[in-house]
Amino acid sequence: MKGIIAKYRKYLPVTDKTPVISLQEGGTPLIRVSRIEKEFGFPFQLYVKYEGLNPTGSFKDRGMTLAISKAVEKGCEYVICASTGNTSASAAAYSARAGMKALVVIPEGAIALGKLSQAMIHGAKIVAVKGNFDDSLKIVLAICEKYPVELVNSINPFRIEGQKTAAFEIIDDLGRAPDYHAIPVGNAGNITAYWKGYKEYSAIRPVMLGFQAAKSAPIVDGHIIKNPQTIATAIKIGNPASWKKAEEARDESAGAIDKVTDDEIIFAYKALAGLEGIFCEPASAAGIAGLIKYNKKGYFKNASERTIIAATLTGHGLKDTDTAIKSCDHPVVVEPVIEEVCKILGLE
Ligand code: AN7
Repeated sequence: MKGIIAKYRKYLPVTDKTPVISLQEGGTPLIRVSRIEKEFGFPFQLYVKYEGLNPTGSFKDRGMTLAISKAVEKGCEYVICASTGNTSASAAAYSARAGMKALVVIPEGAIALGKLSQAMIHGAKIVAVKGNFDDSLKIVLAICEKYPVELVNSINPFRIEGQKTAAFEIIDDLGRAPDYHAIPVGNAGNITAYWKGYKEYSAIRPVMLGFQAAKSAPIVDGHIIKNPQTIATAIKIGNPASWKKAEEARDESAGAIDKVTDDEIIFAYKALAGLEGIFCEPASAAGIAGLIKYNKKGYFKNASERTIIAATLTGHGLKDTDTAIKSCDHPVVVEPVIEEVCKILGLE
């Protein structure tokens, strides 16, 4: 079955009257990353849920198929979101497919260009504000009070309902729930969704480990961050919408929400690409960066080769090619002569 509504219909708030707007999202691979395990001396099995392989290149599509389907069912003409990029890309694509108009408010200059290009090409109406994501969301919420537009940020409960299906798929693939689940945290919708999914689908549940970027870590620091900073623009958020729900997921699962530096994020990002052939966007690597950090400090000392950890890679690396190019050596330019090319390639 294609698409998360078709696949998990009985777990989702849809009826025969709900028009299903789908791009066949979900069904993403769960990949064992043995070379990462070996490189970092992980005592456990690590599987990554590669959400970059969704139709618009991020996990947002799972929630968007349901949010847009329900908006169409309700007869809405307009949906609106604030975004660090991926939500707007997904909202724009699913709105196009539904024949609706997507309105998008983004922080100026803080969106990876792959994401902006998606929102633009799918025909969203986009406004960039001279402020950050939190300013953008505040404006969007105020607009929703005043105008008949449907909010498709993760405050919309249908977003969470759709996104919980990623936990279902992990259990279906492994034959059981993992022992731990590592995940990046921005607005905290996804950690909320996974925890809901695990609870609904399995009596045995993982310990949830959420990771924020060090200078955008309001949940860890215990207060709103006025001017959040991080290279991982997707999670550059100072006042997460699902703050309380994320803390519930952490506490109910006896887990943790912690932070990782930009250097740790880029290190994990490059390790996934270089050791496993898996290209995710920087924010996506926060979960792996967190596992490396926690393993070093002895958090997994009781784990064995039977321990299973799942980590969500939330978005595709091609969303943000600037960061990839900036974090690698650039190609050497030579004359088109075989000797010169071979010299650079090390084929002497
Ligand atoms: C790749 O698109 O908030 O904790 O507006 O794009 O559920 O917010 C994106 C978030 C992680 C964090 N990884 O998830 C947006 C937006 C990627 C993301 C997150 C986002 P949440």
